[in-house]
Amino acid sequence: MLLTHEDKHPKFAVVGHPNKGKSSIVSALAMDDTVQISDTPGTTHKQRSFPLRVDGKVLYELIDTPGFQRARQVLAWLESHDVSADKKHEVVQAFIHEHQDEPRFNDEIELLKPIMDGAGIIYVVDASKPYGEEYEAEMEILRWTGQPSMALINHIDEADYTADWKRALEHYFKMVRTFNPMQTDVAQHISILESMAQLKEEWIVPVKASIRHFEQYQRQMLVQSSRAITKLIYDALHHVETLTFKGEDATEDEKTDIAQKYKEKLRLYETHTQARVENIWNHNHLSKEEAMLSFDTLDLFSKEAASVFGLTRKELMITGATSGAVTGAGIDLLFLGHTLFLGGVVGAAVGGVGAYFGFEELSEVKVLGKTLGKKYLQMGPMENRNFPYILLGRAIYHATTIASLSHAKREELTLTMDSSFKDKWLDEETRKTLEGYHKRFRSGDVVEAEVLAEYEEVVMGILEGLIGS
Ligand SMILES: Nc1nc2c(ncn2[C@@H]2O[C@H](COP(=O)(O)OP(=O)(O)O)[C@@H](O)[C@H]2O)c(=O)[nH]1
Ligand SMILES: [Mg+2]
Repeated sequence: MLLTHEDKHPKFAVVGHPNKGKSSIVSALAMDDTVQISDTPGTTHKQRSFPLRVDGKVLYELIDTPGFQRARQVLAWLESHDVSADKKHEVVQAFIHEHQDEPRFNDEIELLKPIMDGAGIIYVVDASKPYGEEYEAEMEILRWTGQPSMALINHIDEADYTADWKRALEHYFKMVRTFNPMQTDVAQHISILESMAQLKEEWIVPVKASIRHFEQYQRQMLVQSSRAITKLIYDALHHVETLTFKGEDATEDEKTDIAQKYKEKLRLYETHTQARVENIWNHNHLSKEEAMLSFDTLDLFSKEAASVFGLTRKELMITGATSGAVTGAGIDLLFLGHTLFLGGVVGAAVGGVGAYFGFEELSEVKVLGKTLGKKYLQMGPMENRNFPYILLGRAIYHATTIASLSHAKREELTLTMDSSFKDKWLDEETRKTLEGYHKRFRSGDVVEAEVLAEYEEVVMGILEGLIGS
């Protein structure tokens, strides 16, 4: 048999009573959204392994198992073979061997097999249900295997019997931890891995190595997300849409047509970036409330979006909007009442100024090439100064949501960004830094890779600040 590196990584079997969150914990720790999670108890009858693979290397492996069904009967069989502690493992082996073909013990055999093959034990309980003696047979059986074990306390509902559970679990497990598979964050994740390392002396080195790789992996996902977001902003601001036309002059329809295509392209850039970011964080089966560029009815190009994701009065003034097109008086008019970008007041009062910031007005449609025979319309690069902040804000919101989303979550994801989100990522200094880059991206000139790398650093800083790593 060929021995590969694959055999070296730490393995843990997640076991327990049916419907306690075993599969949810596997899903969260293996960062795998293909793990079957169900509120119908007893749907899993086969063990299934979920390795966390990074660049082809397995960091560790979690094994999802069926829940105990006939723990008392199994324990009675084991206890009928009274042996010294060093022989108990063999008795469990004998149990499996002898009941191999008996369907009634299928679930116990499936869950015991990986443990007997050397996997560590993670025993999962739900502390929102009272402790009861029926769990003791399960914990006894696990003790018979002689494998290192820890208990994880999950809370599926509100009620809390943690204190009772702790007292009982500490009797059977040297490590008892609480873990919420629905709200996993990096710190919680690493802390559980650290507990796993402590279970057995021989595991300290390999599990610690896995933790280091895991930390690098987290960073790598942040870097890749920052890169994807940088590409989005650059591509979107830089994009130029062209449309040839045959007539003497472009028709209104043709002008509408190119504006439509231009917006569609910007939407597409965002959709692709979201898919890429989801892929980076292993969320490949996500169902979102609005797949197409719409967070909770707020469309990227709606006026509401502008007021929610856009800039404050002060920010607008500093982005350079005041130079030229808008005077101080114009700005004041723009911010009449609280109708930032909203309603007819602005448009009526300041006319061109409103349009200057307005969201229909991303970029002017230019008629070009009249002298060359082949005439065409051109739209882009982006002229709207507010747009980059809206697009970036949305991308950052999306990325931070995805990065902190547990793989155990199965319900539809609703992306609802509230207006205060901007204050979390866009401070005065960041905005100043960004504005310089946005100006270059908007210029239509090709930007060198180093400049994009600098922008990526800024985005990375923002993401790190929000996610914390
Ligand atoms: N609210 C909440 N629900 C959970 C939690 N853990 C599991 N569940 C739900 O409980 C049900 C059973 O979870 P599952 O992981 O399939 O349990 P298993 O049978 O032990 O593998 C599913 O509907 C899960 O979504 C939790 O921590 N919080
Ligand atoms: Mg399950």
